[in-house]
Amino acid sequence: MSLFNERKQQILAQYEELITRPNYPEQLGNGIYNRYQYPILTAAHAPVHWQYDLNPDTNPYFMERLGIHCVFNPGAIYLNGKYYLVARVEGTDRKSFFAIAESDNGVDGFRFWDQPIVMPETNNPDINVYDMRLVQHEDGWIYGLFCTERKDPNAAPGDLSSAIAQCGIARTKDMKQWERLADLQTKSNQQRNVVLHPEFVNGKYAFYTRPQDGFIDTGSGGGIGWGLSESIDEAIIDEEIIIDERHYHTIKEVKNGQGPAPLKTAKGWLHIAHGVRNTAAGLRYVIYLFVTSLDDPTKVIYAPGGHLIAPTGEERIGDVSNVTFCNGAVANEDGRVFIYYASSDTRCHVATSTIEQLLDYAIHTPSDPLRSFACVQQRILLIKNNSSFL
Ligand code: M1P
Repeated sequence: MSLFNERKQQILAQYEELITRPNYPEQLGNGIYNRYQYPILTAAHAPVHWQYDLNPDTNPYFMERLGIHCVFNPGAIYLNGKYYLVARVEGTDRKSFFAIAESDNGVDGFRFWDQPIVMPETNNPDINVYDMRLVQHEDGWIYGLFCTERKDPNAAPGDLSSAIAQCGIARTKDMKQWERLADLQTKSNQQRNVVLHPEFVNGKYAFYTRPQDGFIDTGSGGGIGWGLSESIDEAIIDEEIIIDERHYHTIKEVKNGQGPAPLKTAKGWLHIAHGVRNTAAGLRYVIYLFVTSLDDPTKVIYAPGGHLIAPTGEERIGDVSNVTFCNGAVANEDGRVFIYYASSDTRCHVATSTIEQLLDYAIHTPSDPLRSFACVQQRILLIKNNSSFL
């Protein structure tokens, strides 16, 4: 057998084995959610025909031509009994693009569609696009809001890294044809982690934002913001308020950002977000949860202290280590919740829970008392209350 055929056969077999590998939940978990044995999407899940030239004449060594470096930060949606992820796929050339992977059960068997999403550009072409938040809006469209980056025109000469990040908006009915709308306009220099609320508020489109001064640094900005726009075709937010602030010496001391669109429950809007703190080893990203009022989605009514998910084991290592980040979650008709998160800007995972469990966690977990002394008192109270049950 030729080298070409031998390698092709082996690589295709290895790919099929990976895609069809069952994924089981961890045994005990923490009672709030269950992690799973394997990541659900990785660079190795990218189809072979996206990477290799399959023609033996032009690729006798069956060599990779367009490598995929990592697959992470997926947006998620549950439609007609299927689970769809719009993953951030990054080629070896550092640019990311969006691609849809589909599964019947939401925890394994994720398989990419035949080709990536062809996302139209605006008149000002994006240099990089990433981190889509999917939402089924009550206006009948499925929206994908994502970060669009373009070179900062005011960057110092020689600075080839600084970018202006803003929110791109696209919509679809079938996840195949995407219509690109104008980028969101706000007064902030930089916007990342912008998410569309699934319902109209006062007859307007409502957005979660994350205003900040610099590309990496929040400066005087930060916090999860909120603003309304009359239109989605030319979305403009005139007034942005902060609904979930950063706090000194907490998991969100440096920055935070809304994850997916919030899940509607009987007791409030359930938000999954990320918080960032500083360490000697660099920034550390964890996932946390809070609940806002159904009557007023800008009002936080439950804010359990600490993180919900933090990087552990192999999750701690990757292109940008010590990161867990979530921009996709779905609840199915049984109330099961699938939290899709990525680790260290490298791979995607799932953690499963239920609306009931997450509400129990949100309502009954004490909030962060912000001082060591008060934290000890919180724990002493738990120990005291437990004394008769020991
Ligand atoms: O590298 C960690 C994350 O950094 C950014 O998040 P934030 O805007 O909150 O700093 C994003 O680029 C995200 O994609 C990335 O995972």
